Amino acid sequence: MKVIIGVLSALLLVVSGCSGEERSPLKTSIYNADNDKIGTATLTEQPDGVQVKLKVEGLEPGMHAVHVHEFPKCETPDFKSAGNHFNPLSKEHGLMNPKGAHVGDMPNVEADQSGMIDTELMLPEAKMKEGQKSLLRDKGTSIVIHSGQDDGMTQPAGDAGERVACGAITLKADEDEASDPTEPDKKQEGN
Ligand SMILES: [Cu+2]
Repeated sequence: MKVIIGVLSALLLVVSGCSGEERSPLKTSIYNADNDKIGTATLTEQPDGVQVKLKVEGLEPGMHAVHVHEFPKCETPDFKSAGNHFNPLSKEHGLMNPKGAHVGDMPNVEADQSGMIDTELMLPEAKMKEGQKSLLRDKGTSIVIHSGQDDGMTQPAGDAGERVACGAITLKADEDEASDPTEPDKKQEGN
């Protein structure tokens, strides 16, 4: 039985890997500055944009900015490697800015008293499929959570404080999710 399941899931990987359309939904892992996994973001393309389901724990209670940043690189401890906000339309920053906003701008999220976030956001202008506004354009992008909140106006990034968590948005993000440490996967050793 295990063999059959293995063959079936291998086939499924091949099929989804080749079609180019299996980009949504895409689940990415989010890491803190110690490189510990603290949550996930699930990205789903919908008619009115890309829905972001965010489930994260271990944050400071209170309001936090969250944005899509331009590079799929989450290097600890400061996540500067993620670059600036994802801004393919070259607008100014800020959901409250008449000259905004970046495609990667999102409303602030609130961590509860236990430091948990479980919420849904929308990126109304983003796509998952190919194109200028695709979160998977080039090699991808990233989702970054900040220590403070975004004021919706200050350039270039809303005065949101340090970057405290980061998840790379790439076509390989789902594979990361599958590599559970309790189930060693020989394929991972080649990386
Ligand atoms: Cu940011």
